[in-house]
Amino acid sequence: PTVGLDPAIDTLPASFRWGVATSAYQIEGAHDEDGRTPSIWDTYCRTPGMVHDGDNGDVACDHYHRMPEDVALIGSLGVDTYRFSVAWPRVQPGGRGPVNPAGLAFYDRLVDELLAKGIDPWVTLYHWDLPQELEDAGGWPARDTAYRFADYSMLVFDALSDRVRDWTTLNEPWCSAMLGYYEGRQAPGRQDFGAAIHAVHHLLLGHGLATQRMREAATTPTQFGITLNMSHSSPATDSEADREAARRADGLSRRIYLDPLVKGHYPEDVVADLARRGVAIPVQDGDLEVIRQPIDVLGVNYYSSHKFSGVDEQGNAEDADGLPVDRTVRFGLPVTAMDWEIIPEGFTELLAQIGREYPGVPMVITENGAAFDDEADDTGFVQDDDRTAYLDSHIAAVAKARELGADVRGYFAWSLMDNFEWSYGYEKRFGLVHVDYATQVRTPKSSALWYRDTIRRVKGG
Ligand code: PNW
Repeated sequence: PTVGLDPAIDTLPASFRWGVATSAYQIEGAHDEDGRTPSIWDTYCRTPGMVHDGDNGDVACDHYHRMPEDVALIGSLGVDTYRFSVAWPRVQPGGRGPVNPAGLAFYDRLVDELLAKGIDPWVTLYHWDLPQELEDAGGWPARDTAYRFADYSMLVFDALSDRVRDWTTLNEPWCSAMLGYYEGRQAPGRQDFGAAIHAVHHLLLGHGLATQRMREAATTPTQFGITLNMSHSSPATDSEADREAARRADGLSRRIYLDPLVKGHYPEDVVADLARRGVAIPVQDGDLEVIRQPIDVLGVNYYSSHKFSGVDEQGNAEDADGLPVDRTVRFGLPVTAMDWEIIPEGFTELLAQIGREYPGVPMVITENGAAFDDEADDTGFVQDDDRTAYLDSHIAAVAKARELGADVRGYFAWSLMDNFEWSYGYEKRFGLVHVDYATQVRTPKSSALWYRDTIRRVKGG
């Protein structure tokens, strides 16, 4: 091979966990089968102009009907873990009330199929598909949604915890809150900063309530956690304004989650930054104790890193509203098809930083990967050396962070296969496996074969 040779990878221990990840709405399809009700993503996709080419998840990878074949594919990659998410509107249509046995049965079969192939199931309870009826009742900015999430989590936990050990409550609350309720680039597409900050708190509260109840109910060994998407934030220059901008960005993207989860309070500087924007976090008595549940494993999703400047191109430190300028500045490095800069060093720095600031919290990389402009040949095969190089340098970055003291115990590639990439539709491909959407034929790319061989080598097989 001409790519994929970073020797740091060989310092990973044989016990290191290797996986691939997906999420329900991105792969399942079968949007109206067996009692599933619409989620905010079904609605968002049907809103003109929101998703590239008007794509939606009605069919996606048709995984709902091809699950055994897909589990066999996962097995062929030699991973020990498969991270998937459960669709709330399948299991509890409308977001409240009794369980829907037909919807739950799918996950029951999936777990059995995985275990039969010797693959550990890793469940994410919420990967962005909020039942539309709960959004109509206020969505995540409404406190009640946190309680609804805990009820729903218990339905899934009661059904699967006899066979599933690893539980992640939420995938990337930053995306749910900031992209969904502030920037409007994801469902439900609202643009209200105050609502987004309320969503942050209620997502965290939902995580705490669900974790508390699941841990209490557990009768077998279980591991609970949450997955955050994070990047390493640094100042563009050593100026005071740029260092402040990096501090603010890091506060609102990383510490506003990790501090309450691990330390039991919101960061003071973030609370002050929010006050300056006229927004308060809606904390009620007892909330912070609920949010601070022991974290058995913190899921880290990493794609890129960012440099910040506190002045605009004209040198002004304040915008038209009198608020401080937060501007991202390019490193000038190569980018993926998402236009995200490729910065494995930021991954090492981020993991080492978390290890220093939040000691005693084990981590697993629950997502890392890249979209590239794949070219499939006549047989559907993709020679994706760019993706292999990305995986190689980022897995090596994890190994380097471990040498610096970060307690990282596993790595899951995003994603098992090409799938519905949210507002980018099917145009962006993150898969290790190519999907021909016209025929639903799956073909492992060269990166999948490299990943399989790398896992085999590290495990000493
Ligand atoms: C993650 N950002 O989303 C999600 O967990 C996946 O479902 C998704 O397919 C994957 O990354 C690739 O996009 C993100 O703007 C979306 O920084 C946006 C950002 C980060 C992660």
